[in-house]
Amino acid sequence: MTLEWLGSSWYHPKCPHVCSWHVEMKRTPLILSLTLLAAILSGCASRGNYLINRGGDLADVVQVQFLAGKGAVAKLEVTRLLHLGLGHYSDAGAAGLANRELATWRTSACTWGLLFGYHDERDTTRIGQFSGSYGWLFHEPGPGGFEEAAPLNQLDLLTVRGTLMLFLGIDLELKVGEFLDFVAGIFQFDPAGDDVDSADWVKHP
Ligand SMILES: [Ca+2]
Repeated sequence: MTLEWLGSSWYHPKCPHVCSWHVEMKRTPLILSLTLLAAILSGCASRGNYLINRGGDLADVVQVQFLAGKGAVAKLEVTRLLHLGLGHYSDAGAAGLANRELATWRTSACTWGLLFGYHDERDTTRIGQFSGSYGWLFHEPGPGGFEEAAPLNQLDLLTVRGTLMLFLGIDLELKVGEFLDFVAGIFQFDPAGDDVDSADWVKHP
């Protein structure tokens, strides 16, 4: 059957009403389907970002490195501000969970504290840094003060860290602030400022 397009509907002389209605009904669901598909795809992208960021936030809650090398450490930190213990290790082999990935690396650190203290992380390979250096400075020119490991994320200050090592050891961080960020993220808040848009990954891989 030959149909003629009249600008707003299809027409056929033998069944002008039926054919016009029939084709219009076919066109309408198609448009609705395309609109619905676009909405679903858009929703999937947003939901993908949401799930990726919630997973990333959850992975931030715990950091751990298993250490092997020359060194001994016994130390507890309750927040980044309060330190008790001391230790040192040099070019130790490490494996664990850091910066949202399972990896192996080498690292050195000198750490000490008696209420006030300092953790000096050095020469960490492959992952950039485990937690970085932070603590109280008294020897610098000027009034001294507290050096933050993550100045752009104040929630890092709420980290609780325990390290125990005698040639073999474990260094565990429970990031209370990142847990708060994870809970806030469920409601789409991002106090840690670490949520990302997967579209940016395409633009800036
Ligand atoms: Ca976040």
